[in-house]
Amino acid sequence: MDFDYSLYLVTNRDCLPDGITYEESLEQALKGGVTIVQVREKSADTGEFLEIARATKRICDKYNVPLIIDDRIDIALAVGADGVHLGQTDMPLEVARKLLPANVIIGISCRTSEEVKRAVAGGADYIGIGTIYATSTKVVKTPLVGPRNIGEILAALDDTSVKSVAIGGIKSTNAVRTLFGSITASGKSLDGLAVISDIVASREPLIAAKRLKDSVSHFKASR
Ligand code: TZP
Ligand code: MG
Repeated sequence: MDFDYSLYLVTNRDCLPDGITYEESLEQALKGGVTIVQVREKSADTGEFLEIARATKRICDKYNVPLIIDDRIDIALAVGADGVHLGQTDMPLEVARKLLPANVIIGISCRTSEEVKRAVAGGADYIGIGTIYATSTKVVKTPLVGPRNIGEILAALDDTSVKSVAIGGIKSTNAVRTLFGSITASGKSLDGLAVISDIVASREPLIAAKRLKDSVSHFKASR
C-alpha cells in the first residue's frame, strides 16, 4: 500500500488543551495537512479505545487519510483500519503478519539498525525511528536516538521499499534539520515526521500541522 507518510499524526487525548475536543483537534490537523493518523490512547480501556478508533475512522475517511491503530490488532480489525503499529515488546511482527489480512500494513518502532533489519525480515511496511529528541509525551526508558544517528539507522533500510518516519520531540522548529540530517550516504532519507504534542497540544492544530507539513514539503521539493 503506497501511503503518504509526510506528516504522521499520533493521537493522545491527554495532550489536548482545555476547550478543544478530540474531534475538533483531529479535523483541524487534517485540514492542516496531516497525511496519516495513528490512534494511540494509552489511558483508554478497550471499550473507549474502540469508540475513539471508530470516531477517528469516520473523520479520516472524510479526508481520505489512512488510519493506523497502535498495538491492538483486534481493534484494527474491528474498525477496518489500514494498519497496525507495533512496539518492540508488543505482538511479534511475524505473528501479527499472520493474523492480519495482506492489505493491512504493519509499522514497527525501531531505535537501532539491528531492530530495523529484523523489522524488514519480518515484513514491516514502515518503521518509526525514535525516540529522537527529549519528549514529555512518553516515558522513555532507552537512550535517545538523537538526530545525528537517524541516517545510520536508516541505512539498514537500503535496498528495501520499507518507509520510515522519525518520532519523539519533533516540532516545527527542528523538522527541517531532522529531515536533512537523515540523508544517508546512498541518498535515502526519512519519508516523514511523526508528531503528537506539537499538533495535539496546540490551540491551533491547523496552523501547527501546516507548519510541519510545509517543512516536509520543502524538504521533498529540494531533493
Ligand atoms: N514513541 C516514541 S516518542 C513518542 C512515541 C509515541 C511520543 C512522541 O510525542 P511527541 O509529543 O511528538 O514528542
Ligand atoms: Mg505499543
